[in-house]
Amino acid sequence: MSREPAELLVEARDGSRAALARLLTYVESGGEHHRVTAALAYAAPAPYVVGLTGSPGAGKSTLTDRLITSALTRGQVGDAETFDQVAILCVDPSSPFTGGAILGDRIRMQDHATDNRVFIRSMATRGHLGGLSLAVPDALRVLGAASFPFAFVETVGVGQMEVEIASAADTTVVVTNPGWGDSMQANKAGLLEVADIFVINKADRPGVKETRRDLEQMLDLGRAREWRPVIVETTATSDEGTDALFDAIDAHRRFLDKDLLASARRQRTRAELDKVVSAVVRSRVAQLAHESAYEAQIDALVEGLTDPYRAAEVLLDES
Ligand SMILES: Nc1nc2c(ncn2[C@@H]2O[C@H](COP(=O)(O)OP(=O)(O)OP(=O)(O)O)[C@@H](O)[C@H]2O)c(=O)[nH]1
Ligand SMILES: [Mg+2]
Repeated sequence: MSREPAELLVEARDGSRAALARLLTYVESGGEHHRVTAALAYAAPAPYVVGLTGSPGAGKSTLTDRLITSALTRGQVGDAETFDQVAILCVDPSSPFTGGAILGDRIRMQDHATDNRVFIRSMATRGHLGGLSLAVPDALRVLGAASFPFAFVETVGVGQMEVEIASAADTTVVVTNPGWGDSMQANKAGLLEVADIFVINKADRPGVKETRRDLEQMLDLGRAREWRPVIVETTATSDEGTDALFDAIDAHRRFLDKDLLASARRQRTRAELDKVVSAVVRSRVAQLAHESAYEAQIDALVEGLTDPYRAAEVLLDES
């Protein structure tokens, strides 16, 4: 039996992970429950979102694991605000609903697997309208509504969809490794434009200096921004540099004072609405195409009795 989103949200707020997981499943699956869940979630404040992206195997999950600890123990330096719970969404646009990567992520974050302050969830879509680029922002809202003040989103890969998802965060972290190829790829994929922080992870390997130099050079050539992306070197496996990474995230969070954060979020909200409106229009068109009036217009076209523009007008007027 499917449960009502409103009821589940109350339980999720009270700490029920099962209720929260069910709500996120609604978001993934689309349909009426998704709609109701989104309506409830958007009435609540959004969490602060840190997005991590980068090539497969760059060390995103290992880093996230470390950052969870920092967020729980250190929180916001200075104001001494710690986060009482943290959520992590792992998104792999290229993998099917239950891919191996999902299990891998769970295993790599096993330090926190039994910590009830930590909620780890993999996300995929079952092919509903708009896909992951719509499901992820909704899922983040659900986390906010379930009173998570802070969330990480890990996206695998550096394609357009991955960049889109990762950049829909308040702070975007791009994870690279030593070796000039990675920084070049980051540039090509448009990551330079969206990164607030670059991490050169696996700094225990050779080529760190060169990668840093490449990144600095590309930043010099790029569009001047008020916030110049910070480059942090880390060795996630031995927890080196991860404190500095958390400091950089925190510094960016402070840089985005209320006004900047609000305007960046407004811009993203516009992009989100654009996507939803297009998705709704597309689905209306698909619906229309199934109706007999559509066939009638095709008949008329074939017989030379109308033209496509008039046919479209007639169809849209009648719908
Ligand atoms: N030498 C070295 N290995 C690392 C470091 N960080 C991560 N690794 C290893 O790199 C491999 C991939 O790490 P993950 O954290 O799973 O990387 P990921 O980016 O989350 O991978 P996907 O989610 O599959 O894209 C693992 O075997 C890690 O142990 C590091 O700083 N140095
Ligand atoms: Mg991973």
